[in-house]
Amino acid sequence: MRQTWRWFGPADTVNTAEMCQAGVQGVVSALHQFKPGVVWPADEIAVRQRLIATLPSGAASGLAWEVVESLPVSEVIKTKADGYNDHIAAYRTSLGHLAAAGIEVVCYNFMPVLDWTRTVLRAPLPHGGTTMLFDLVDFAAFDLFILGRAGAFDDYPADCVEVARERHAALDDAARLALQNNIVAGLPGANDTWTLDDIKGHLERYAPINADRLRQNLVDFLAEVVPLAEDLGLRLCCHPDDPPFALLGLPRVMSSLSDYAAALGAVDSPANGATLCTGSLGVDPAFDPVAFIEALGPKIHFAHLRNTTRSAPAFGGRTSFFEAAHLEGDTDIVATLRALLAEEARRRAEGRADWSIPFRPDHGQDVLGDLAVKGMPGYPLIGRMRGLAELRGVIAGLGGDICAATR
Ligand code: DNO
Repeated sequence: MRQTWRWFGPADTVNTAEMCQAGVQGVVSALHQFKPGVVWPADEIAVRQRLIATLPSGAASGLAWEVVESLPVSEVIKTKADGYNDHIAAYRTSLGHLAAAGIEVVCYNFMPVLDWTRTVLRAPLPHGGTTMLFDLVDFAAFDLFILGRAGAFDDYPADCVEVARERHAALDDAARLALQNNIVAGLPGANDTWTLDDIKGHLERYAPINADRLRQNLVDFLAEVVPLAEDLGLRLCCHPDDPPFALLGLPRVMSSLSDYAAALGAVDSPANGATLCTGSLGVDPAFDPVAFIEALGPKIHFAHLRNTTRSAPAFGGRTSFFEAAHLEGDTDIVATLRALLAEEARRRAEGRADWSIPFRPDHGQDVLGDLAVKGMPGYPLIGRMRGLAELRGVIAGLGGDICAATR
């Protein structure tokens, strides 16, 4: 397993020396300065590669940009709106630039409008640290009484509406704005200034798009980019919906093993793969990481290892949850790693060059010195380092190699 770490670029509160000290072998990054639908210029890719390869002292870090997360799929592509061909052309050009730069793994998602969604970004834990959580009542309070989405009342049971009404009434203006900002914080750097009207505008564009249509749009996108990716020697890997259920009446189509089996089967190629995110998929009580790996292992090109604990209330296939420490929570991470190591052994026996699966300790609780930093929610230095250390311990205990030299 390749030990990687997400880095947001020069604005990140963590630097390359800290990554090395945390035990990181390779870097996951993206050019967040470019909006979805725009070409990533080759020279900007090279700039990011140089930054990653260099310590603050100017010496070589020994790190390389190994995974792109994300090359974002624009809303124009997801909805097949005007400008579709231009956005597809830009995506293809960016893939070419990334391949020419020697980067092979490209993560993306196909979630409409919102990426990962939480209602509280720094919820206090009994030990004094903080974590991110999703509370269905808070979310309903936003949907029903702040956004005032048409049709929202049909989405929640009557008792939930009443609790959400009380919750909303107890919030002052600042708390309402904070809840709104937390909910749209999911795309780092991309949409932190969204207004309620922006959200409503996005929702309107999805009015004619149900789950079947979105699924077809995903397959159409894959048909445009996967053959090229295969020619370029790239491995695309779709990130699951987070959380894995519909929100704000928007369809979500990458929430389960069967969703993945359908999307990967529709355009069958080694370049059409999955990002196994245990934290996203694991919110669904039906998720079985070992079954997922046994079914789709050869096409898992990247793994996000983290954990969640489901909490009340839950209804209609949706649940509240909080982000647990990496080895705690509802998902069996030891079993997940055992199955991933078995998949790696299978690939080695087959002679696959890409036998080593990159993973990153996804999200982390804010602990110790993180609490003073207030960096990107979910991406603190020490909380993630704790996660990486624990995952490395499990890998070593299962006989995996945690010391492979940096490329
Ligand atoms: C959250 C991340 C996601 C992920 C995208 C991939 O922390 O895992 O935002 O980067 O969904 O496209």
